[in-house]
Amino acid sequence: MCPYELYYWPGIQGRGEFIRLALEEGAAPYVDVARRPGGMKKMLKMLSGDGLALAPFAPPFLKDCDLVIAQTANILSYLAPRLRLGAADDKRSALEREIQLTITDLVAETHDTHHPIAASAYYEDQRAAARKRSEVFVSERIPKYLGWLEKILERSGGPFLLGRRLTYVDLSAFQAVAGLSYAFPHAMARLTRRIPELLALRDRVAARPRIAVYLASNRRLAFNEQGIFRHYPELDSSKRGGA
Ligand SMILES: N[C@@H](CCC(=O)N[C@@H](CS)C(=O)NCC(=O)O)C(=O)O
Repeated sequence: MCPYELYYWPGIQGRGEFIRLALEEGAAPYVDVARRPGGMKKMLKMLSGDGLALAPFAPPFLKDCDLVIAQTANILSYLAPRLRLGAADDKRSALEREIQLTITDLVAETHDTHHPIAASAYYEDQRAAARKRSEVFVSERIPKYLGWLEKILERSGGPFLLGRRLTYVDLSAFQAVAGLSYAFPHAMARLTRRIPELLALRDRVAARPRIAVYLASNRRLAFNEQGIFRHYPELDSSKRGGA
């Protein structure tokens, strides 16, 4: 048996963090390759398609022995039965994927608040557009996404998104709330009263023994202004979208 190999940009949580949380909660042996000496070179080689029939389009990607797969939601869906972090049947797995793919959309929209014009350009060169984009994100999109998760929790009977057992989507919801709270603290403070169940889920996930150990370890990188969830105070200033 080989340990899982996670390939993701070193120095940021980014999309890789959704996979790390699942690997940590599932107590899976894994190597965070690009954070190891020589790992970046290895990652870039794989991205170039060297020896692979299907080269990943972008990190994160996961290597499980001879299989290399990309796309965060796809990786999580692959890991779910292996790490006991998924539903027991097909129909419920489809619901998990629906939630995870919606979180994928939220992550992409979060990225676009600071890079609305081009991912390849500096934030400083797209500040005006970033402000406009963030205003709508803060007033309309965060409440819509998090309100949707809140409703799922209200109806699931709890304590988790799909009922009594934790699945990988709960870990991802935790990460989304943690990231948005770092990036948009004012907007999130205004939402507090509208998402009590989701905030309780965040706390429940953070308190899980393996997650708590992980969050306190140096494997958990701090949020920063190179990742997806960036704190730029000027993007968090909308007065709308309150509770
Ligand atoms: N839909 C993909 C998006 C992957 C993605 O955009 N990865 C970023 C880092 S978080 C990247 O390196 N992108 C390079 C590119 O798109 O050229 C996923 O959810 O995994």
